[in-house]
Amino acid sequence: MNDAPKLGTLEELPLEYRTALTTTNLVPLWPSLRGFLPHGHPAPQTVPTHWRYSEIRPLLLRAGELAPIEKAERRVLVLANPGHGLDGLHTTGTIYCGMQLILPGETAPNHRHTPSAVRLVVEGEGGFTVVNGERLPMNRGDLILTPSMNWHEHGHAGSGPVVWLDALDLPLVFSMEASYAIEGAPQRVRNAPDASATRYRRAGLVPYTSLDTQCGDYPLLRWPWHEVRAALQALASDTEAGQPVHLAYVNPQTGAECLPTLGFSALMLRPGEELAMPRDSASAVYHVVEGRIDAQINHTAFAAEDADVLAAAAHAKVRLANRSTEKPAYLFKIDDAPLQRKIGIYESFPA
Ligand code: GTQ
Repeated sequence: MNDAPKLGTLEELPLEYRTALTTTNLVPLWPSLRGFLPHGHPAPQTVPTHWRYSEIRPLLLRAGELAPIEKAERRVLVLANPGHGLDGLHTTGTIYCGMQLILPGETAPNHRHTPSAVRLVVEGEGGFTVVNGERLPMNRGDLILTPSMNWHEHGHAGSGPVVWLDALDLPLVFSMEASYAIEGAPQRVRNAPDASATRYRRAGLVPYTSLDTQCGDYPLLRWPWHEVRAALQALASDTEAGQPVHLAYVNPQTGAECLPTLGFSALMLRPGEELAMPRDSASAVYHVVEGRIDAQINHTAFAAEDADVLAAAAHAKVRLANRSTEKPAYLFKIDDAPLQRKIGIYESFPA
């Protein structure tokens, strides 16, 4: 691979020829060929990055003073990967993440957009999101879906700040030049709070009528953290040491990933446990839900704590270790494997 012939450069071409190409909107491929099709493996722009919640939180609370909700609509600090340039709003090549703050009594107004989003609640009580007419409580660690083009607005009926992690497939939809939003009047709530989680109460049981009626693409909108945590603990008791205790959030009706583009999963690291994550072609974001983690992403080491976020490029080697020898640690993972599978480029590699 390294003995591949070196290709011609732009500078080698006569200036007059380059100008003729430029004025005709033409570009020679060979000087950029290796950049766009690197040999052997991708050359991601995404750099291993760690965002500390202890640093985000005071800046987000300041945004609460500096940017009234009417002027922000969504009061978010974006976790921007420096490898992409901060203005590109990339956490990885395909994943956008931000930390959103809502204060008591505020409303982040109703809208819908082509990118899909999820929220993972980080702190505070009394926050809620209304998705497509269903009111969903926001408790710490809960996962809430707002799929593409579903109406959503956020509110806060409690006291103190409410903060959550947003994850969107925005870089992807934006690169397709298909990203836009529609504003709407406040939604009329159409059913009981959290009705989707009431109907899909337990894995392996679905409403009988859903067997022969179309139930829509998104039957379940919220996964309460206490249930995910209990499921991880149960799985841990049946998982050998060294194997990941890892659960995927899926559509309870179809078993498929719950969004078409991004995948979501929860990981438990037992006390003192160290894991080499199976290496694959997907890029990923890790969020510490509980605990203290040593993470190694390719050649960079990070010490991450509660609510911190880490970004890993496609093909990265990721090792995670629970720094506590007494308590389990829990992580939430976002990746772009669902889309990669759909377009036939997903690969996983031997350790
Ligand atoms: O809460 O609807 O972080 O529309 C970015 C865009 C959150 C939201 C973001 C959004 C939202």
